[in-house]
Amino acid sequence: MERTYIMIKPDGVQRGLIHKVIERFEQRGFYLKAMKMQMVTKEHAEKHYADLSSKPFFAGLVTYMCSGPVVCMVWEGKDVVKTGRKIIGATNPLASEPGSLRGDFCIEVGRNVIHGSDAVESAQHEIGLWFPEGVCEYEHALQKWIYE
Ligand code: IDP
Ligand code: MG
Repeated sequence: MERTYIMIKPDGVQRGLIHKVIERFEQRGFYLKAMKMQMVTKEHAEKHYADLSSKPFFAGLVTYMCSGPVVCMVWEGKDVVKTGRKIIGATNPLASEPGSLRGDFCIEVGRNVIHGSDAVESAQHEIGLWFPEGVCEYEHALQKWIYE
């Protein structure tokens, strides 16, 4: 089963949107495999967004990510990386469809509430980066009611 790394950014936490994010993934049928709240160090934020280090907004992005606690999660399920990106919406919230998290809860690209891995390989990398301790392995009671 595929896994993705989902993170509620500092604005999402401060604005009381943690439950909204969990609700969208949980109600769809995805399984929560790990979750924690933490402050992010500059070094860790820079590692997470290393591929964007040459962008003009990089320094601001790192400051944003370190401005308050984030909620880190691993979600599991069929095609969860791609479907998770759909649940989240486009990078720029003004281009996000209503019904997506960014389309419903934010306006600016630099305050876009949530992160989601963009590919299976980056998800594996990000899960390792944020959960070196591993995730919670357990049996899912609803498996046969969600998957045929
Ligand atoms: P994604 O979060 O939809 O995968 P990325 O292109 O990977 O988008 O960018 C990572 C994050 O960097 C975005 O979620 C957003 O917070 C921030 N970002 C991207 N483009 C801009 C920009 O043009 N100005 C300010 N922040 C940006
Ligand atoms: Mg990205």
